[in-house]
Amino acid sequence: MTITITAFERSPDGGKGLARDTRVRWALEEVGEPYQVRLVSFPALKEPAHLALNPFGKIPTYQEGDLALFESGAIVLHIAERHAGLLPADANARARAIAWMFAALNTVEPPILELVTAKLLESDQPWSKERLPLVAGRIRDRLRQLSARLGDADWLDGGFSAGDLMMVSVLLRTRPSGILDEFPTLAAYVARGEARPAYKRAFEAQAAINTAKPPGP
Ligand SMILES: N[C@@H](CCC(=O)N[C@@H](CS)C(=O)NCC(=O)O)C(=O)O
Repeated sequence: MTITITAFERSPDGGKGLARDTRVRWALEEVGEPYQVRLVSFPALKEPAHLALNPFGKIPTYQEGDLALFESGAIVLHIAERHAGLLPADANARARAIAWMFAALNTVEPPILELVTAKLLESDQPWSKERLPLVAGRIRDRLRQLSARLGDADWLDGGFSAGDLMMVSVLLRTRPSGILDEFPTLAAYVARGEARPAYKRAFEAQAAINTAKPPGP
């Protein structure tokens, strides 16, 4: 059955791979599943046809036969559960890999998103300048803890898993602020993720769309 995901017609990051379709593409590339991409404009995200797929009007979505999913975490978990390569066979190790996915999305990503919101949407507020260091400090707290746990291991819990895929995807969002490079252990971890052939294919596929010249007059 054909898998179709949605992605931005034009990502605001200009092809840096930070939009959340990249993590879904990466998961599909890791398990070797072919997929199609339907590109969606910002206005179309808020139209009924897209809201039927994602009530919050966002990408990515995932369709496969009768199944329609939204939320990048749910999509990556679905892919990982149905195909070999992203979750360990041992039941306890599998549960721990899923816990790392939740940690990425629920513990590490929120302060990172907070900084993006603070910079993009609150910069005109009189309190914005004072608040930014607080928000950045919350990211540093989390990264310090994560870095201590990772130590000199390659991946978070044994072999590469969907937990690492999600954590690397989330950490990549701290690179533009420079915070990632303050944590050499995590910067090296992210670089290991980026060096995976499946990540490279996913990155290049989204970059091809987002760096293509718009059709001229
Ligand atoms: N928690 C959701 C977040 C989805 C999300 O925020 N997607 C962004 C792109 S990375 C989006 O579609 N933004 C467009 C908008 O909010 O209008 C997920 O992980 O899938």
